[in-house]
Amino acid sequence: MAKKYDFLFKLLLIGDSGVGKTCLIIRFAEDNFNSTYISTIGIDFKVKTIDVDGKKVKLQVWDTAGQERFKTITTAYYRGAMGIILVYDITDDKSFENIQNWMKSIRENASAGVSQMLLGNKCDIEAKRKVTKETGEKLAKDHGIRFFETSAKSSINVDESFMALARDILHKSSKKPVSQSSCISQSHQRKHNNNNNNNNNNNNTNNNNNIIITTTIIIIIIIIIIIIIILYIIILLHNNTFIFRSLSSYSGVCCVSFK
Ligand SMILES: Nc1nc2c(ncn2[C@@H]2O[C@H](COP(=O)(O)OP(=O)(O)OP(=O)(O)O)[C@@H](O)[C@H]2O)c(=O)[nH]1
Ligand SMILES: [Mg+2]
Repeated sequence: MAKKYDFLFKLLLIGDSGVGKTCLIIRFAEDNFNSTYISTIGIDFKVKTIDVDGKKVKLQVWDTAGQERFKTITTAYYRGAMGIILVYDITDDKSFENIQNWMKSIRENASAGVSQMLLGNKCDIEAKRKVTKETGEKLAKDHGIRFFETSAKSSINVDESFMALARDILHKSSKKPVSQSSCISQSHQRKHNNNNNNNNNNNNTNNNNNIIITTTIIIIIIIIIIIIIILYIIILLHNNTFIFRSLSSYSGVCCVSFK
């Protein structure tokens, strides 16, 4: 079966309870909005495949519960995320102040170099605004991450923000020298391993040859010793008389000569 996407990116939304994380995901994945607030229990996810620069990118968007009591569960999902979206509510300055804590949580739990983005949600309620756009922009700039003011309710900047993050991750993964070098280093590693294997094979062959030569020499020596022993025994058994004869004839000669 043909693959329906070129890339799979795992994204994670974090932020205080009630800032609109679930609503942003539902707006993005289903283009829907519900004003009834049902606080997320633990963790949930939705998927949507988008087109990024001609590539089909499947986004698996993980929705975390903002409530403190779920933190142990939710932080376990940071490590697998390729992009993390920090969300605050522009009408709630406490949720903005807490972004620092969420960032700390990322530093402690996420993979190094994870792409991040800051969203100031509920920008449709301008009358209740507590956090200026400039304040949000500055925080994002200080941390070198993207920033958008969004509204899940009025569908402002929702698709755009997800698209921007997906593009960042795509570019990072295709341009990143680490991935290239890791590819190169993988092929190098493979060559290196092959060389090592060849060397090992050569060493093994040499060792085997040495063992064969040594064994052959030992066998030859043993055979020579056996032959010598056998010859010695044969000489002893069959030539006893000859020796005696020789001795006697020698003594005879001696006798003759003495005579
Ligand atoms: N006006 C307005 N209200 C919003 C917007 N987004 C969310 N809300 C409302 O804010 C409330 C909380 O939204 P959720 O998406 O459930 O918040 P959450 O961040 O998922 O909260 P937890 O699951 O508890 O962490 C709901 O009543 C939403 O209707 C928005 O863009 N504009
Ligand atoms: Mg939620």
